[in-house]
Amino acid sequence: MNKRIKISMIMLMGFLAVTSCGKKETAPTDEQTEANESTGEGETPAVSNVLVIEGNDQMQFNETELHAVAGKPITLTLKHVGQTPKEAMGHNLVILQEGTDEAAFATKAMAAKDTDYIPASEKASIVAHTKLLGGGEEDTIEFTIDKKGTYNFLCTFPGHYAMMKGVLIVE
Ligand SMILES: [Cu+2]
Repeated sequence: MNKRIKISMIMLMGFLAVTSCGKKETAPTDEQTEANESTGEGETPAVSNVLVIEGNDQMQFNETELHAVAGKPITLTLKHVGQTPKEAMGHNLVILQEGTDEAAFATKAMAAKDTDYIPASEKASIVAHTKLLGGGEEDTIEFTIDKKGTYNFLCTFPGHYAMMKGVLIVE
């Protein structure tokens, strides 16, 4: 009697060991999350409020046109993908209010070295701006634009404005 119980206990334990092992092996397979392979490049630009733009050592942004949706928070990341320090090849991205005289703004910004080329006197013309970055750095900013329109952006590091500018189209 005693012995039989012992044996069946042992068998039960063995059984449990086997099933728990088996369970581990048939752990849930991760066969999901590959559903968003969209993007047909060159077609209508995908409107998403997560924007990433790069500046390089050749004084260029990799995008001249960004798109976003009005009234929703926009997350914009500027990456300086070059290697030159910011004293020599600094980049920022400044988004201007519609109607701002870009050239005049850039001229004032050039003189604002102490504030990383963000002219304090022109704050009313600025929608949002990143920090001034050197090679390898990046900065992410968040802002919301309620009014649909086309907003100019530029890098205000001295001499860069002619090359480094574009538009943010808010729809
Ligand atoms: Cu720049």
